[in-house]
Amino acid sequence: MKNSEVVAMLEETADLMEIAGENPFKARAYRRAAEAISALREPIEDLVKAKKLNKVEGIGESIARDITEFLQRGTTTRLEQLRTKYPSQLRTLLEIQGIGPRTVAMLYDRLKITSVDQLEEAAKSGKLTKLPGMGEQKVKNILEGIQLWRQHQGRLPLYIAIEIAERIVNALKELPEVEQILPAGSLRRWKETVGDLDILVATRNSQPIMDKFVSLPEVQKVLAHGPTKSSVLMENNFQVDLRAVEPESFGAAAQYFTGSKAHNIALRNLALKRGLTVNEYGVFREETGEKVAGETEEGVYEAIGLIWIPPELREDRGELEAAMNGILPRLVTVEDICGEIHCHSKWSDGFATVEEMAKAAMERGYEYVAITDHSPPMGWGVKPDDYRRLIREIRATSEKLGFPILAGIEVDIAPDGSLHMDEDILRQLDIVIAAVHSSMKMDIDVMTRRITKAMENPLVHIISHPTGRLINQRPPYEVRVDTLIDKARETGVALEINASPERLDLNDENARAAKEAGAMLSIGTDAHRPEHLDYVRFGVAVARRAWCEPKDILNTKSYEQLVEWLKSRR
Ligand code: DGT
Ligand code: CA
Ligand code: CA
Repeated sequence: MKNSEVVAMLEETADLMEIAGENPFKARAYRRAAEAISALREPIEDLVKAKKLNKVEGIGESIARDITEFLQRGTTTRLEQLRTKYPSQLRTLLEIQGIGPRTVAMLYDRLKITSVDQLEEAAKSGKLTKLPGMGEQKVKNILEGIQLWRQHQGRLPLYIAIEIAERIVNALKELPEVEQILPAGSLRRWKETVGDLDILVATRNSQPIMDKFVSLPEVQKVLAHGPTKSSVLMENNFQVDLRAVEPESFGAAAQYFTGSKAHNIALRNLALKRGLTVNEYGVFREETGEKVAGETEEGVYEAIGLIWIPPELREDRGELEAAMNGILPRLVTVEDICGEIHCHSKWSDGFATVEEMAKAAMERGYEYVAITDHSPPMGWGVKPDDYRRLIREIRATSEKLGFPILAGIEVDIAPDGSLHMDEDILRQLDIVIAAVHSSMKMDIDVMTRRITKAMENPLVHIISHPTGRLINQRPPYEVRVDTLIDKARETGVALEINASPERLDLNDENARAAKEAGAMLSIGTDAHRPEHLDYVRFGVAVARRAWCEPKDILNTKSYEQLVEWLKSRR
């Protein structure tokens, strides 16, 4: 039994409990347990055997009993009971923006709606407006939510696609026939969502590789199984294509299948002007058919008169012109990041102590970490008196470890643009991040003013997740990003690229606009656990897709430079 199956059981239990209207704290406990188990590095069965399950933070007695039962029977009594009241397929409805568990229950109780299609039908035929609390506006929102949901169907968030890709690559690269292996396509470009996975291998004997690929344990269905190309469906109908090429063509194939399509078309047109044709086998002289490149990707670009272009830039957004003139940016890398600048501890909704988070930063070779816990009004926000104690703990821990820990906060921006924390505390803090966490449905100008007002406050250093979107889950709130960027440049406040993989906010295009306007950006993981510090690679990927160089990113600064920058805001 895999940990992921236990996580799925806990999440299903939590969803169905909420739909059934059970105690919300119980449902939340199941979600916390699911999170705790996804973060485990060892098989849960080992913990159960060693009777250590109750030692895992976030797993209480009754959930531990469910897990033990699940490991023995493959299901739980609790889940079976819940399923008799509400079918599990109702959970899909929860994925639609604007539909909560109570609405799902009502739709099922009153209209027996169990699918998105049935919901859409009921919304369009006017049946929904007859239900209590369902005005015309609410129904319109539901229809919009359905449209958004349809657009995302089948595209996986990058971090999930990367895990799948890494597992496949690790399994296949053990075969001696594999000379090179590369996950290409949108994944290699670090696009925020991935439609399907395109993996390439260089080999002189592809059959054993293809055979192993189609029989990997995660494969649900084999769509094609040939010597040069195989395709399979994994969980959630996620498609993975594997292509085998001769080593002499590997560079050309890598270039072609990395894309993007728009980049490839522009590249091919440029090549044609120079009397060359490009395809997945190589670069050829049009007149003679002579092959001039193909073994390496560098060679392909060079043959067309360009320097090699990092995959993150290959979107036909000016990278070909820049490469032609030899002026590609020196993109920021994970190694350039000197410290974590946005993370949480147990004082608010994190799962680790200040000391544990600081040690995680030290282990990663960072020069510093900033602890930035939540303020009220969120239920888990740290109240002013406790914040004073938190600051003392941060100072003491920093001293004890001999490691710079910045005392910070992620303070909530109230609807009127004021900050939800006593000013004397904000003044004591080294770093103040401000963000919108509630009242997100506002007129666009009111929301824009709410945030720019916070930026005008000299105590504020950074605006975190400036648009509030959650990938595939929640669209950005309505806000004028251009105005935020102008204000950032004017005030010197940094805009965050939140590296939490469900957020990636700012996104690549907004971050590029900010960079071009000369605004400062920061990369914060918003870590709630030590291992979340590794999300930095996703934030760096967004920054790279935004053409950012180290100087554009606040936390590429050394500790001394950062402190100076933070003080200069005050
Ligand atoms: P995705 O899967 O929707 O997230 O995005 P990609 O970029 O991975 O696109 P995909 O899987 O359809 O194709 C993989 C790569 O193959 C794509 O990035 C570029 C190349 N490609 C696909 N179709 C064409 C085409 O019509 N012309 C050219 N030049 N290249 C193409
Ligand atoms: Ca793809
Ligand atoms: Ca594909």
